[in-house]
Amino acid sequence: MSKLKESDSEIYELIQAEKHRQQEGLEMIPSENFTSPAVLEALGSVLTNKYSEGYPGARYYGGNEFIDQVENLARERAKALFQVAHANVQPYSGSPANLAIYFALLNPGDKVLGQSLTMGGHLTHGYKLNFSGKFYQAATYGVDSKTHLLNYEEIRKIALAEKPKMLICGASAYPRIIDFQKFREIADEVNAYLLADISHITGLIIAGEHPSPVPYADIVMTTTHKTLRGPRGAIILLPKVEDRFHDLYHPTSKRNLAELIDAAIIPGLQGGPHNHQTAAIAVALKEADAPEFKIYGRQIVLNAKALSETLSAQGLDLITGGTDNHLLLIDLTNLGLSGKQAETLLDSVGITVNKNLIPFDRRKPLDPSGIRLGTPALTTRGFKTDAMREIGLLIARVLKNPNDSATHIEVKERVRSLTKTHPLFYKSSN
Ligand code: DSN
Repeated sequence: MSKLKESDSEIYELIQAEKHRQQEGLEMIPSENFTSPAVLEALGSVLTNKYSEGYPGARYYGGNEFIDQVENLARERAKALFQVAHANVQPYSGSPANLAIYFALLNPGDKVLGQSLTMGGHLTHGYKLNFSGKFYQAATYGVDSKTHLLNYEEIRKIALAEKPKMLICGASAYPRIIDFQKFREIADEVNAYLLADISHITGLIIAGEHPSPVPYADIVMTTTHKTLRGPRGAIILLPKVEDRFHDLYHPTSKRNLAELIDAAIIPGLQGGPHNHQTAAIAVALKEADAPEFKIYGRQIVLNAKALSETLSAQGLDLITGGTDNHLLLIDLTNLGLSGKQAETLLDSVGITVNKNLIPFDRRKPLDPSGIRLGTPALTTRGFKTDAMREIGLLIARVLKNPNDSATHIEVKERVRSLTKTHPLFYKSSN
């Protein structure tokens, strides 16, 4: 980064500081990961200079012969990897991708049914202050009050009562397997589109560690920067292009589902695609298609299970009692700590987690009762189950001794040495 250092030392220094923070800490926010140097190179390339509104072969700007090839590669790799009929790789990120899906399939005021934000869902699945709750009628489902698992019979009852035009499954803070087939059955009963937002678990699906929604959903959306380990961005995947509800919901339109989605992205919502981002997504998709990625996905889950066993054995209260995927949700009430306090405490020893609402939380989102942690980023750094068990013990020590600065100093030193033995891909001179 010698040019940046020369021309803007302030930004250069901040990037170095952030890189140092990433290298010297244990990153355990389940939605974060470390891209490969190849992804970063594509992201920092001259492709950022180009306008290319439209799609390959049909652009509103000249000079797109190479950009077209980049986007086609990204689309074809996405289609092959997820085994779908159509892929749109242009969404700037997950929220715009979901907005485009609403825009393609619904009219303002139509009803959607999604997992409540307060019970592990996402803002764009119908939260009242989000576009999805403001421009659409949003009904929500939660988790079972005792088990904290999705209760499909209860979701079915809500769907029958609410009759949504789109049912949304997928979560940001749910540690168990999602049964996409059951969601399909519910959607069919009420003639709703089924949107599966697999942003969190997409890498696990590719690796065969979580069932795929592709046989069941009408539309699948994934961000590209979580377990997929690419740049920030999103992809909309269509298992089939024929719209089985075409006649029902779009009686005057001649367009199939793929055309509706593509038109919703541009001209509906976005302008020029971020071509550097598209190229970096293509690189990440190629990496995810390699055999090592399956090993990576398997290790994410093994690591999460090892972590959850250790934390449970230490007396921490895990929502649903454990995990099937990459993340854990912990209720801190029995430790007398809030999520915010725990996040700050762990941050002080170099372990980054995020405070999170737990199901039926009595506290507020900015200072909830829980924390959420995950293993995708540490697994990228090569951490295996033994190290995860040790990290679990370190986390428990800090949370059980919130005022013991000697313990904190010891843990911080151990965190530092663990990061040294599990280096990031890039060196500090990069
Ligand atoms: N913000 C993401 C997460 O952290 O889960 C969801 O979009």
